[in-house]
Amino acid sequence: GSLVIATHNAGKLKEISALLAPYGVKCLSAGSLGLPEPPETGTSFVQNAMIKARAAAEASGLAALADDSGLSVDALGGRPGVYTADWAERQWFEGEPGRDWYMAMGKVEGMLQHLGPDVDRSAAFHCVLAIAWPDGEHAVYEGACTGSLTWPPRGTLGFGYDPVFVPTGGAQTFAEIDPERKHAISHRADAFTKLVADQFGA
Ligand code: ITT
Repeated sequence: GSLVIATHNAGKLKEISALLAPYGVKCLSAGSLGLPEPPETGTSFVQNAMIKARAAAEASGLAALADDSGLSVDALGGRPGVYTADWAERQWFEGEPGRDWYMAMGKVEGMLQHLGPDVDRSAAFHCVLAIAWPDGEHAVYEGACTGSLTWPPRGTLGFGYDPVFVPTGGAQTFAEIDPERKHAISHRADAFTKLVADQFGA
């Protein structure tokens, strides 16, 4: 059937569409349907994913899949976590369209400088996928990927914080490896494996 992808983040939409491609699901994006973006008032990835999935299912009358994700830095006690998008977007180059990538990188550089050269740069990406159906049913799947932060950024693939994140066991950043490789090991892939097993029996 059809599934609304309840995200306004183009990088996420691309990855989710690729991850769903083998299952013959028709993906409709929240943007193309003109669905509103609900305020993400939750304090956990699960709460925010549910808010987005439920809002899209109610507005569209279709099943909707939302992704709430973010980066948790060990030396920052797990922050920015659910506030990762805010942290990236808040006011370094306010109002300059298309600059969120640079904003995110600026924040990471500032944070790494603040932590100093000797600090543990361990971090983890988290992803929660929530599916909501118009009848009120829902399902939630959690994924994670550990790694470490690096500076300066390297690579041009992926989106968001990919150029500064090196997954555990690798030497390259998420922005330097093939999308297929990221889709095998990422936080989003981890959550997707669980979703697919549960929803498609694969
Ligand atoms: P939607 O809520 O519309 O889906 P968003 O960008 O606001 O889009 P989130 O609230 O979930 O999404 O924030 C996620 C943040 O984490 C955002 O800054 C992303 O760039 C970043 N992020 C998530 N997954 C990532 C990945 O695979 N690679 C790099 N950055 C990622």
